[in-house]
Parts: sequence; C-alpha cells; structure tokens
Amino acid sequence: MKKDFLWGCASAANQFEGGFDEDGRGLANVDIIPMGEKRFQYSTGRMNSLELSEDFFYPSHTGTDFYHHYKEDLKLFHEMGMKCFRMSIAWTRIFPNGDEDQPNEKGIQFYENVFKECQKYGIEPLVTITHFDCPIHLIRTYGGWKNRIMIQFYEKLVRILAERFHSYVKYWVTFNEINMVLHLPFMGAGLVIEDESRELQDMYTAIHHELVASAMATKILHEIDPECKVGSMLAAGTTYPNTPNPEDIWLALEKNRDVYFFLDVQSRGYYPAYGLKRLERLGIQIPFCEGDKELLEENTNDYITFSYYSSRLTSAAQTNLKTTEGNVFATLRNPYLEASEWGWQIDPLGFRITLNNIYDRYQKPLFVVENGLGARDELVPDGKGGYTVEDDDRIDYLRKHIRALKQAVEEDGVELWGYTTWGCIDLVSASTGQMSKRYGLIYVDRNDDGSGTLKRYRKKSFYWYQKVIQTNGECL
Ligand code: BGP
Repeated sequence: MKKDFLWGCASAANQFEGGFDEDGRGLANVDIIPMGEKRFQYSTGRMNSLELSEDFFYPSHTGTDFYHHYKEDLKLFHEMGMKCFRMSIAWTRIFPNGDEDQPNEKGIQFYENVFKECQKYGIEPLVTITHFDCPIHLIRTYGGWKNRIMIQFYEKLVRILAERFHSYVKYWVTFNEINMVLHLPFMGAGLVIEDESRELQDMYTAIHHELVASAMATKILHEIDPECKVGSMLAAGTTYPNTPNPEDIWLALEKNRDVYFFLDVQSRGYYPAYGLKRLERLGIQIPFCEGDKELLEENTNDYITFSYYSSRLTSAAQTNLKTTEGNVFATLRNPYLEASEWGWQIDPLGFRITLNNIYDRYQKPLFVVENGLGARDELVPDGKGGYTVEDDDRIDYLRKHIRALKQAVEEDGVELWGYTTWGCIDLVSASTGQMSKRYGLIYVDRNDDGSGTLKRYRKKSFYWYQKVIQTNGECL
C-alpha cells in the first residue's frame, strides 16, 4: 500500500454525537426516528406526526455522546494510530432551522474544536456534509428535498462550512449513501409519504435536487479552496445473478444500474441514457431547471466514496432461496455466504469485485468510507484490572476485507486513497436504532434502553487495527 494511504474509522453525527438540544442545535429528521418497531415506518416516511412523542425512545438524542467526549475520543483515535477520521456535520447545529440568515456560532465552534483536536494529532478529517440529517423545520415548512428551495439552504450550509473550515478539511463528501433516498426516503431526503402514487416521483424529484445540490457544493468548495477534494458516496455492493440464465444476468445488470445511476450523474456529469429511458417509461419527470445541466456537467466529483457491507443476489425466476433479513436492501440469501446475526451476508471477495466494478466504470480515485461488522459484544476482564471485548469475529471480518482491498489495489491496480471502518467507536445502528448492534473498535457502556455510564473501553480489535495501521496493512 502507498505510504500515504489513509487508514481510519468512520462515524455519523446523528448516530454518535448526541447533545441533540444543546448550544442552540435544532431538531432534525433523525431526532424523531424512534427505536423499536416503528423505526422503519419513520425512516421510510410513513408516520403521521413530525413531533417528538413521550411514547418513544430516541437513540440519536444521546448517541454515544461524542459531543461531550470528543477530546477523550480523539485521543483514543490517535492512540489507535488513525490517520483519517470520517465524521459528519449535524446541519441543525450550524443552522438550527435550516433557513436562517446567520449560522449558530456555537455549533460552528464545536466543529472547529473537533478539527483542532484532529490537527493536534495529525488526523485527517473526512467530512460528510449530510449523513441522513435534515432540519425538521425544512420538512415541516417546505416538504424536504422534494422542494427545490432545499438547494438554496444546502448551498448556504456548504458556503459556511467551506469558508470556516477549508483550512482544516481537505476531503469532503456531499451526501451519505445518496441512493438510500430510494429505500429510506425520510432518512435520506426528509420525505413524508402521504400519497403512495406519487412516491416514486417525489423520490426522483428529491434525488434530482440532491444531485444538483451536490454539484453546487462541489463548485463552491472548489471556488473557496481549489485544493480540496469533493466526493460522492454510495451504498455499494455488487448484485450477482443467481444463475447463468441470461434473464438473471439482465436483472442483475438492471439492479446494479439502479445503484450506479447516482454515480453516473455525479461522476460523468449527465443522466445516463438507460436512466432517462427508464424514468420516462415509469412516467417520472425530472424537474430540470435552467442551468442544471451545465452545473452537473461542470462539477463532477473528484473521487468516489462508498460503503460496502455485503454483495447482493437476484433471480428473475422463482427460487427456493429465502431473502435476507434486517438489511434495508432485501436480497436473496446467497448459499455460499455466511451471515452476521442481523442477517447481513459476509463476502470479502464481493468487496474486491465491487472495488473493481466501480473503478472500471469511472476510472476515478476511490475511498472506502464504511465497512464493518455489526455484532453483539460482551465486556470481560482484560487480566490487567480493566475490561475489554474479545471481538474476534469483527477482527476476522475486517482482516478478510482488508485482504480483499489489498488485492484490489496491489493486484488489480485500483486507485484507492483510503479506508475507514464503520465505526471508530460504538454508535447507534442506523437501521435498527440499537446499541447492541455494535460496530466500534472501542466499546461504549450504553445499552438499548439508554442505560449505561458511557465509559469507553478498548476492544481487542482496537489493538489489532493499531497494528494494521502501524505496518501499513502488512500485519493482518
Ligand atoms: C450505512 C450507514 C451508516 C451505518 C451503516 C451500518 O448504511 O451509512 O450510517 O449505520 O450503514 O448500518 P446499521 O447501523 O443499520 O447496521
């Protein structure tokens, strides 16, 4: 691996930061998505209220309290040897309602403090501008991203971030997993689904607005700092055909295109022909306005980031295969793969395949910004008077995936700038809201019901990854 390869870990404000009503922060869509059986209903926009309710528990309100632990956490990240820290900005910390003229200085101060700590330790921040969050005021007043006015509010956010933080941040990402709008429209775009017959149209309208906003952000960031790198971010994972039957091959191609569609626009600067034809067939209008085409064309991404947890499988014919559970991307269960306790299938070679597919298609530098195993952890005595977690399964998952990544780079020639595991430290699961589905290399004493001291403990994987980074991926 190249000497300057950015090894690190990833996080998201709404799953990690907490402090949801402190120092002027406003309420966001993510704050009203509860834990429990109603979570999916909310994440997909099928709720009947945009208010907080005493009947629910909201994990994002505390997350794992990075807001109050950022110094301690960054010290631990430094001890782990992290070269890169992927984090996101809570939009409502900067603009509590989203449509104010002036930003909330206390929110800006918080991120500046975080960036200063990163600088102190020589950790490169990689900043996602929005990771599933949107001010609730913008949803209540304007209907979220289906309203074109959102581009203006996002533009204002980006301008402030660029002006205030360009000296700290070189790597930016515009929208986390932009294709998630199609699966979790409330989480991804603040869409409330009131009329099912308009759902697809609303989703593609919101997607167009996010794509234009993403190009706009790229333009602004480049104007303010020509040295910075602006990337797009996709929930990736190649879809395999179930058999060599051409019908299956065709279906897999279509499923992969559904995902690439977003990157096609962001990397090439125009809507792909197959996408235009498909939307036309579905009777969906893309709300192009004057100047959109040029903006998309002139402001393509500098690099491509993506999350990879698993590959997917599809079949044109009826099969006996069951579908996977727990993952918003329901897919057929691949009999050749094992799965996590939450039903997410484990496919390291699929990671190499996905890296190659994306690189072949775009020939742009890649950055893997999420990859990891959600598993239950148990605190046990470490034999030195403290506590740890013996998370061998997580180590095994990461080892195999890093091995695949190295093959993609060293044997296949994929240009990869860095790799950040999901997550650095335990955080709330986006799909389930659980704490018990843990991804971190650092354990946080916090339970599904909100109990716990929030104390941090280094897991076995912490020391393992420390060595991986120290040896630049040699010692796995
Ligand atoms: C991605 C999200 C993350 C993260 C991860 C793991 O889709 O970008 O926010 O949470 O998936 O998923 P989960 O937390 O649902 O297990």
